[in-house]
Amino acid sequence: MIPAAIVMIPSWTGAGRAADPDALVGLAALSWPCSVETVSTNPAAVHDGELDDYARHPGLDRVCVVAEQVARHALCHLRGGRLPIAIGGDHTLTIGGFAGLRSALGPAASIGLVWIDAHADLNTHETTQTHRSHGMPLAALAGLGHPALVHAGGVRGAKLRLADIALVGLRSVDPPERALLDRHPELLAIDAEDIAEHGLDHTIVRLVAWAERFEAVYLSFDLDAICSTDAPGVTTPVPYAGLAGDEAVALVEQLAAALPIRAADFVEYWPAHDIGGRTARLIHDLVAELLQARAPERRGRSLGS
Ligand SMILES: [Mn+2]
Repeated sequence: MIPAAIVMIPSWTGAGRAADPDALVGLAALSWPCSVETVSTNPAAVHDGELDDYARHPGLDRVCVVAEQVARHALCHLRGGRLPIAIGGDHTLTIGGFAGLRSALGPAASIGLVWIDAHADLNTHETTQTHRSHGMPLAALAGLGHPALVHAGGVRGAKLRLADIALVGLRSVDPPERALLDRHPELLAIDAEDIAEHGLDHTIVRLVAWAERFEAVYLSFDLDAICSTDAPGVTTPVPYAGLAGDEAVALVEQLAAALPIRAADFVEYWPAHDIGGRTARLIHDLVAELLQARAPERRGRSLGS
């Protein structure tokens, strides 16, 4: 079992909903193979850099506070030799998780990001239709969009290149996001349709080949990549076929065995939509698969020292 530390993030500001400190209590009470803590979502300590009127309106200020908390948690546990796992909460928290990994490894480290999601999350405040920032975190990580998001998590500017991103399971992409993907073929984008047509194993082979050049990989899993029968408890259900629950588990199992995953998150869990705890159990199974596997070390880099 890989040593790990889980942090629960009961914040949905980026999805246009209020934070609820008690919303993840049931999930946190499951039996986990490592420590579990829950961050405070009290927005008292507002991040005051990079803020304009826009940032306050959709709550980018609160999103930035959460990102800093997630980044601190990730950095602390990476330095202690543990795999940090964030569970939430809306997808903007990944800005913090990835920033924590970037802080731990430094600006020169080659870090790949596997982003499993029905949506591309490549909107900016200029292209978005909804003004919900959970549609913007991947753009922000690559340095695109509102400065408050781009500089969030304690690492200023782009935290990686578009070429270091693999998007997996897309089935709801906005026209400006599709245009960006078309302009940047160096970003590996695998649609849900591709996976259905060529099979999950083919997708895994592509991802393993893609990841060969990285010394570390961050895995971000948006639960809406899974079909809503198997994972109903998500903020933004997508009404076409996604991954089956057992396919999602197999995907994480295979990636964890082959890729040097150093940090991860499972996001967009919305307990009010869950049916009989189905989505909660699936999150538990996905984390278990991640911690069972041990990928080979690359380049001997040790964070525990
Ligand atoms: Mn997402």
